[in-house]
Amino acid sequence: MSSALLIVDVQNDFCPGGALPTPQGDKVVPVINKLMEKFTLVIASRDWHPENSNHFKIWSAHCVRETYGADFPGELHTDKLDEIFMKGTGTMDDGYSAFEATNKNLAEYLTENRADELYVTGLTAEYCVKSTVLDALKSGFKTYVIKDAVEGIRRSEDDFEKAFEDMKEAGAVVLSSDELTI
Ligand code: VGL
Repeated sequence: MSSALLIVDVQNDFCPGGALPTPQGDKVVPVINKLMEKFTLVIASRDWHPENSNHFKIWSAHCVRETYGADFPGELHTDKLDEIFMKGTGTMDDGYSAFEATNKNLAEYLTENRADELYVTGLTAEYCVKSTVLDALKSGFKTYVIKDAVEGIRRSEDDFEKAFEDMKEAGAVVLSSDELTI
């Protein structure tokens, strides 16, 4: 069995200057690029919303499919991606968790690729990263969160830190990229 690196929603709209920005989302890109070199299986999720998504009643419109905002930042080494999981693709579909992807089933994909350990990175700590991590644990994967490869909306510092506490409480291991032993 083996480990997979999952990059959650590192998309232009979640980076500084985007439609639903994290103050420092771009900081995770070089950390993730380095991590990609260590894993044999590297996958990403992305929000891929229709223009008229109901999700935009809660959030300002972001990551509309086929737009620049939905794209990966140019600096991300997307040539290293083995698969991309699209989520939030229906009008009634919030798609916070990568396990809700509609183009491919993430849990089945990991099992087919003999991955039993998932290392999660990306945006945002409080929403899609947390939701993905909780689903990964429910699906039985040993789940790690690489904290310096995760950024948040950071409405408050407490909100940001609470996301990691919630993930830990559910059974995830939170570590930094230099503590990685794989
Ligand atoms: C996200 C809020 C709304 C995320 C997505 O990727 O964490 N947050 N949609």
